[in-house]
Amino acid sequence: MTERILITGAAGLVGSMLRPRMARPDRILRLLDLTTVDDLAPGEEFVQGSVTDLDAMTAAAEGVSAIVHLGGQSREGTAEDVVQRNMYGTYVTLEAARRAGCDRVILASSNHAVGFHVRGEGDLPADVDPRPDTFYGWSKVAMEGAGRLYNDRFGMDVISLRIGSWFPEPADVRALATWLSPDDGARLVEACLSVASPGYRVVWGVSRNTRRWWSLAEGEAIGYDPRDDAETYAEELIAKFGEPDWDNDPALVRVGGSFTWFPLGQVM
Ligand code: 15L
Repeated sequence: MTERILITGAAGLVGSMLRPRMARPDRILRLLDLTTVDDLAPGEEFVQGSVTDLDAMTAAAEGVSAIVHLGGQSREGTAEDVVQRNMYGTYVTLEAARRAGCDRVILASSNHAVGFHVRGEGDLPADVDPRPDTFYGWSKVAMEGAGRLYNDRFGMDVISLRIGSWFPEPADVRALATWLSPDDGARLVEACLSVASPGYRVVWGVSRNTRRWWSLAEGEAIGYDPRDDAETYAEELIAKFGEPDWDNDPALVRVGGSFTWFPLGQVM
């Protein structure tokens, strides 16, 4: 049987990396974004709309088996914008899923929900206390809370992905620890889609980086088996930026890096 999966914010960078990797003969990807996606591949359909429009989102969620919620604001912004686009947008996504009878939602949370934590000796587990580094990080704490609420109230399967740096390649020395490769990102989403009855979970979105700070245990528990390691880029990055000073460089001491001192509420 053909399954339909709704991806919100599908026109963004993460959506663009995921689309070809999630293509399957027996799957339709329903792509929702404010920005038109005009390079639709076979097996893709486009819905123009906002994650803050409950009617549009409920219609988009009809007939889908899962929602991958990437839509909203991906960096620091004004309190009004992050509340509207991320917190309200998450409510709308979960509520649309509930109204449409879709019982699995994957939320794109972020390491910035816990960005003020100091990088410790071992891998930081996913169940550390919320410790946002920005209004953006605060909106991701709220996102995770809303996911938990919809699981507790309605039994919806919700997985919050605490994403590190999900880019085609690691861009700086911090990303030697925080990178999530395009292929591993897709592996993680597939694990979230296929695991039986996950309930509510928080899982780090990180590759199998030699220098990672975050635990892979929660991901492995749902079948995530990352295969990439940012170490492949270490020589090149260290030649460009210098040897990382893990204990003294402020960008490397707290897991949120530069977000921990970026002016609160300033548009990034
Ligand atoms: C995020 O949450 C952002 O969306 C992304 O642009 C990066 O800044 C990433 O975190 C990161 O921490 O590298």
